[in-house]
Amino acid sequence: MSDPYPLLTEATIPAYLRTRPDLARRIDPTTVDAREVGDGNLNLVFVCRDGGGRTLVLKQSIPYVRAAGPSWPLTADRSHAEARGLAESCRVSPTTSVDLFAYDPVDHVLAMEDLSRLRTWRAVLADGGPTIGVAESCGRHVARLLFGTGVLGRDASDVRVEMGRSANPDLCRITEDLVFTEPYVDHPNNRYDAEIEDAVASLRADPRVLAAVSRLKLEFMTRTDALIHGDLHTGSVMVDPEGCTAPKVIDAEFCCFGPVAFDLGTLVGNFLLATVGADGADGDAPPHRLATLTDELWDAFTDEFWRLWAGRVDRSLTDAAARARLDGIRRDVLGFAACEAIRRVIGFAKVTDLETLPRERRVQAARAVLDVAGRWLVDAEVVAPQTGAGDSSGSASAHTQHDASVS
Ligand code: SR1
Ligand code: MG
Repeated sequence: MSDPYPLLTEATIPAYLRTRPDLARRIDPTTVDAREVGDGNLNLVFVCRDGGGRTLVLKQSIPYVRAAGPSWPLTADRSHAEARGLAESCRVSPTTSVDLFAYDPVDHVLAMEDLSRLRTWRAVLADGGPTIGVAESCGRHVARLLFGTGVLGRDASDVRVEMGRSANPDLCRITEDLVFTEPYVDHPNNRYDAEIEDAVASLRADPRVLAAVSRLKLEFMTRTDALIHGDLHTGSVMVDPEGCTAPKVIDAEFCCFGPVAFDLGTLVGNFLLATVGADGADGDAPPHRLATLTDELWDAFTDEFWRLWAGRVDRSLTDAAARARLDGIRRDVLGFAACEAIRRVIGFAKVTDLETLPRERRVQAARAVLDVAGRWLVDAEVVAPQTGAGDSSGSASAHTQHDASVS
């Protein structure tokens, strides 16, 4: 457990900034105005603006899960993991990473670039807005994490040292519990509408589903491809509705050495939620959006993969090994996508895509998500997709063709 430390408030931010000469160069503590805008499950987030219009964001870990309260303690050292994850993300993919200005390990505060002019990708998708190039940027971002922080692009001994430094056990445990365990059992963290009890029960009773989830959980716990983001849902991507700024990946506190398919799958799971949620709202989700976004993500990931593969550190690794790895990743993307979508319906951490719907629509949408995701889990275990040499044309969305509409 961390030593006690003061939690920031809008009123105490000026005094805090006066103790931070490194930040006082970026923003004037004497004229600063701070607004707490955090709407996530964990942290305090303040947008700070001084009299001259200069801005930055302060993000502070509190010693418990914000969405649950002090009865669910959580290490504030997650800010340490986030600082490391952000620094690495900025190093390997600066255009798609939020800029980290400073990290205060005593009060667990990160100072970052202000992105409040942007919107979450989740919000833009919910409005049906076009988000051209966002999935592509995310696919490239994940490939850069794979090569820039893993053994494909770095010396293997350096990577092993980095793995020790980047351990994030408490937040990984949350993922293991919330994504892979709790949705499949009765657990006090779960919450869902009574009308879907039969669908939840049938998912939990399907041995093929349970086998798939167990395999994917082990994959998450044991595979160490790279320093992955670890919570790359559509709320972790900020997009510029005007398209002037590249999308920015934020919120790296769940980062860990893990499978890159988990990052890609978390995004695809949220594409499913966005698509079904929009259908549930007014039945006019853009046609084929799930397949289009999934293919854009996968095509960009594989394109960037092969570009970076040409410069791999270990020249003894063959192209056949790369193709086999890509095939494995593609299979696990759908499985992880299903786990992510299911846990947002059954488990603790909800998403606005479904939560903002009127109850009847939400029930329909939740059923559709469980149905599609359940089939993805079963399919992911039996299908061995093929990825051609240097070829990024293989469609990742083949199984997303399942009807994802609620009507
Ligand atoms: C207890 S934290 C619940 C969820 O919030 C984060 O955004 C992650 O998605 C985590 O699973
Ligand atoms: Mg988050």
